Amino acid sequence: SLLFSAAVIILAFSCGQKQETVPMDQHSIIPIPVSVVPAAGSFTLDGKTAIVLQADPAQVQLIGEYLKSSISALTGLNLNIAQEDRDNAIVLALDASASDKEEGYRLAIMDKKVLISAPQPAGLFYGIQSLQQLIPAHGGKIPGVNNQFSLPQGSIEDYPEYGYRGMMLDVARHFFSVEDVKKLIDQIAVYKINHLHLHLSDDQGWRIEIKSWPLLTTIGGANEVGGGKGGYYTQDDYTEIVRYAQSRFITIVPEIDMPGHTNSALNAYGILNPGITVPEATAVPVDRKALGVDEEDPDATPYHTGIEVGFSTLDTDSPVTYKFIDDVIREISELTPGPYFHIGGDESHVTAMEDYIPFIEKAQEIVTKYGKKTLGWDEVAHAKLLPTSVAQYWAKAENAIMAIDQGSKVLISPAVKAYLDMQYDSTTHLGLHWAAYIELDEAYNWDPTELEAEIRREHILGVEAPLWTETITTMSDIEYMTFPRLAAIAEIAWSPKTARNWEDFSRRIAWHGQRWEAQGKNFYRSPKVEW
Ligand code: TNX
Repeated sequence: SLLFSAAVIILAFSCGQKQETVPMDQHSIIPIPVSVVPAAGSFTLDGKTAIVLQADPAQVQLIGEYLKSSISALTGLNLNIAQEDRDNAIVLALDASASDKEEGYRLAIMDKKVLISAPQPAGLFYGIQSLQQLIPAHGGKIPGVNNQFSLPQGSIEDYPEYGYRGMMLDVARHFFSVEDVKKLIDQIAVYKINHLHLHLSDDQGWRIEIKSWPLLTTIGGANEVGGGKGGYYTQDDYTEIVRYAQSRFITIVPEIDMPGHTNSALNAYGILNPGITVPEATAVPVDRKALGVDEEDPDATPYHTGIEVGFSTLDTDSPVTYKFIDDVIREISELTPGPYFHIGGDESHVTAMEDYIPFIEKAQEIVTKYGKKTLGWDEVAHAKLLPTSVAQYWAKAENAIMAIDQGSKVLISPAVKAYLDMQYDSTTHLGLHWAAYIELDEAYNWDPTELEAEIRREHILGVEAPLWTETITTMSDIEYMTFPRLAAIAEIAWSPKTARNWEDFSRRIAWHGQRWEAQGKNFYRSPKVEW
């Protein structure tokens, strides 16, 4: 049969026939759409297909250009963008009746037309993601017959289960360039992820310029796990990331972790140091002169180049601490259009609970003052939370439940299921395994509403998959730990529980593997999938 299909393909090529169309009900779309209704026949995408924008150009021009460049990358076709309707077109239409869900869309593939309609631009963007996954070409090596690409007829109606579908990247343990972050944004947008949480500070590094506290980056940014040179984003860099993410309908969620995980701030400003002890085995003195800082600061701490956690804290009694976090939260909030500021709050093992609680409450007040909502790791539920604050459930269900009991929502990121830095199995050369080994089926086969009886659908803001980077140093490493698992988490966050099924997911993900391979993207070839 292999010989036979090879012969058919060769025959098709030599006779200039169109390739076989895979019917729409055998699609490989991830996350799986809410409803897919196949129809007979196909639509032929070719060099004459136009992209037609049926909406205020100001709102959809960029989306049209995104579609144009995506199709070009997949097929080599260079489509024109037009305003007036015609045959042989992909139409993007803003239409309030297309879906009653904010991020919903409808995708109809007909004989002579593809119509993507949505009430909001975000829906059009998601419709484009689904359309791209119906195009039978991965870019580069596989040309369509006669440069024609055959798409199955049918229609899709789709909208997300959860409004917050996130990934977190730790840029503190190792630093990643603006270019890397943009590349990641492009990769996760394909799976309809709409939040990227950036863990911008930790014991090993401070990664964002704060103009009123300049040494945070000059000194605090010049270190990383293992003691390399680190790095940081200028405020312009950060703004560029925010802008790029917006163009992919992704909201940046900035995190400054406090009161623990703060050694990189204490490296820079001894005045913030309540007298902590950096683990001796991995402590490295700071050479301030070499970094261009003339004044010594005997109260400042040495660098932490290891991965031990829980030894650092801010001084919760000192007024300087609150001046400091006010400045940091203000400067970052001013650069952040999204609604959330993440204050961390995890693993503050050397902060007494009676100090931790008022500290979190003050930080929450400052976040509110600058117009943001507070996000924090689940420990923050020990404090009195505002109803608008969100606790990110990573470790302790009882903390998540405490937050719910206070009227807060929870963001679901259980380390045992959703942590992208957990190894796939005992042979994985990157990552950690303190919470679990997480194979692809383990990352797929769970549901946020089934973790704890007390955590119900109405309490859940969404799902986020964090990637901690103690062992991750390159973009290729990021890709290896993120894919395919993020696709599994994305399906949990987007698709209705009733539509999800491991057997079918493992078939669809294999198709994505081919596309990733064609794009030169690294990923884990899970033995659970027939790639
Ligand atoms: C726990 S998860 C941490 C991080 C580490 C991670 C490693 C969380 C809120 N805190 O500081 O990087 O484990 O998996």
